[in-house]
Amino acid sequence: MFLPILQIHSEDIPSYALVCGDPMRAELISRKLEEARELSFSREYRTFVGRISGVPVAVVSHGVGSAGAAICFEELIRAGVTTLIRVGTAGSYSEENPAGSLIVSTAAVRTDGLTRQLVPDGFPAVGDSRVVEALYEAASEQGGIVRKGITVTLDVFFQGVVDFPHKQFKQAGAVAVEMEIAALYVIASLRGVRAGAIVALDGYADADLAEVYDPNTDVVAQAVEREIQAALQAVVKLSILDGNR
Ligand code: R1X
Repeated sequence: MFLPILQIHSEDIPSYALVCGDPMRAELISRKLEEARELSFSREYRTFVGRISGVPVAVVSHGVGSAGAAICFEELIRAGVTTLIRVGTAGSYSEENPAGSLIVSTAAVRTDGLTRQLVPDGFPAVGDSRVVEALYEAASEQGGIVRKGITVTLDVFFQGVVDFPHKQFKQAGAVAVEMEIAALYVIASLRGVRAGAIVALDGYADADLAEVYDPNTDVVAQAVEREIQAALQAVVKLSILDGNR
């Protein structure tokens, strides 16, 4: 089957996929694979395939925001992907988790517009427990601050005149905010596949803590490196649990 937006053939796509927003990060991840090859680069969607410790894996960029990312997730699932892991960045809600920390998202608050058009209000966006555990275990092996927790998915990046309720989400226990995980978790549930997500914190989302936003620091780059290693090792761990090797 040909997937027209990612511009890939399902025959070329393995069952495990890492997804990330940035096409350059997809390339960075692909450099860590055995026999890596680029299959396509169309709009924000860049697709590589290769192997990690012999396990076939795809690496695909989904761009910024739930609506565009959803197209990527849906086409990958149509291509036969059954395990999706987002390797992303997010803003922190707490000084306990400064830039450079890693968060494994157990569930996502659905403040995006996309999932409202897919499922009713109140339907949860939840990560698959096996994928979440594999990510947390693999991330903990990388060192640094690693936490599991609820993340918030929103659409707005630059604030308008409406106050986004960051404080309330923080008080309710959310640890970080980003723009795609709710879409990933809801689509995984709708289509009967499993998904998990790990994010590197690149600054503070809470206005009281926020300084000048600069995600282009060595601390963030090192955290991204650790989350990539964690996601790849999570694939290896899951493939062993799945009895694939
Ligand atoms: O998920 C968020 C979005 O894809 C985090 O980083 C991007 C915006 O900088």
